[in-house]
Amino acid sequence: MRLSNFFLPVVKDAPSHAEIASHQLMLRSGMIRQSGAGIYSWLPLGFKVLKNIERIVREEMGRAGAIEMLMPTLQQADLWRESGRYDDYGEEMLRITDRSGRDMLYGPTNEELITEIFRAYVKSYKQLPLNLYHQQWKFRDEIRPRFGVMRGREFYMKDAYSFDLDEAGARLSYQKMFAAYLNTFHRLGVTAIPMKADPGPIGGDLSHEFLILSESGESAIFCDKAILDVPVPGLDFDFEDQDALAREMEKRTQYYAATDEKHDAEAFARVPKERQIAARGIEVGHIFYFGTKYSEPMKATVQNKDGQLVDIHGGSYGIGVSRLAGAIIEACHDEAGIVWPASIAPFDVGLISMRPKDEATATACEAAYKELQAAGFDPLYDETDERAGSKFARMDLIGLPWQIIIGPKAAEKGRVELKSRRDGARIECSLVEAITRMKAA
Ligand code: P5A
Repeated sequence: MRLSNFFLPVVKDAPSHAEIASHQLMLRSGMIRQSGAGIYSWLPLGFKVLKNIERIVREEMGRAGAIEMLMPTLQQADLWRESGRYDDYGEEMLRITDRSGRDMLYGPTNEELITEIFRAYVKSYKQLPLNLYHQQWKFRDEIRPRFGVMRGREFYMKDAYSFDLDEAGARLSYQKMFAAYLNTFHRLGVTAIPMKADPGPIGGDLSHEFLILSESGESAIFCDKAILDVPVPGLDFDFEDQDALAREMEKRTQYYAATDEKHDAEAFARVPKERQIAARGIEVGHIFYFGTKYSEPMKATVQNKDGQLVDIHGGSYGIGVSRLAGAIIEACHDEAGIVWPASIAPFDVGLISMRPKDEATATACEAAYKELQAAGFDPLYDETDERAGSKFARMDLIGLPWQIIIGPKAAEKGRVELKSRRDGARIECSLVEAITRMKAA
């Protein structure tokens, strides 16, 4: 993409209401624009990041055996009356009436809707287990939307729903999601710690939140540092291996880790002092096992082996996809701006022409632009006629993992300057060598 053909409305100063780094940086780098309290448009740069996060989430859900679909944002109130949550959900639910006077709502979550779909089609244990998910906008009329996309009112969530014949099967489904989440967050370039959590309005008795350690996090957390050293399952993990699934959970649950709602000061005191972490965290995922909480009132039953009708055991598994864009920036930035993990960066590399009006420079840059694309990279090519200082500052701000800088001197020698955004290291080399280094990283 040529910068002059792109829409990158970078602004100098973030508005004063943006309190935390990620919110400021998302506004300054032209990733998002607020359209109402807790409601945002995703501008081209932000949208690319959102789609990259969504893609990784999709790949890891697929690896764990979940099947993608899409449910609408608007739902019928009657379904929520069946589960009893229409009245329970309170003011966070955005209630809408259509022209025929029918009560509707903008979905804050989809347990009811997926249960209705399930019960319409699935009648036998032979069709189980089943895990269906989608990535879709949600609306929660939060009292205090803040920190930009971190606590929005409209936000993008991956929500998966598992259906099993009995509790043992449902716990296995839970463990699969647990392992998949570890791989997902790892691929997104962050460490998210699973912690015992309060199920809240979703319900159930088994629940873990996944939190990224961050000063700006809204949750107080307590954990044993040793949990950070447990390696993730890895992309070759066998999701059909039941022992391995149980082990992945045990490896972590053997260490103390809880949010303040579930904090047990006595148990935490038994963690060796030097390993105690009392900090703050951002919740980027939350998983629940809730048994028959929805299947019983909504009559989602299947026939078991003996021909009896039984209520299915369910779980639901959320990832805050739009929140992650902000949370990852909280974990990955410096004074100059964002430092994207390569896996979700909006472009792979920024190509900076130092003197577009100089013929040798322009020719070298055009050739480099084509070669980068041919090598499989998605470059952002800054061929604008601005001051070098502002070009560098903008490229640092938007945080692409690499920069390739070409000026008249380098162009003459057939060389480029390769800069790594993460550590700022710069080397002069040939374009071929720059490509080799970027591929090896
Ligand atoms: C699990 C999937 C649920 O809603 N039902 C379907 C369950 N869980 S949850 O914890 O309430 O939400 C899942 C994740 O969504 C993100 N999230 C938000 N992101 C931005 N703004 C919000 N207001 C918001 N509320 C929740 C979180 O990452 C949460 O873990």
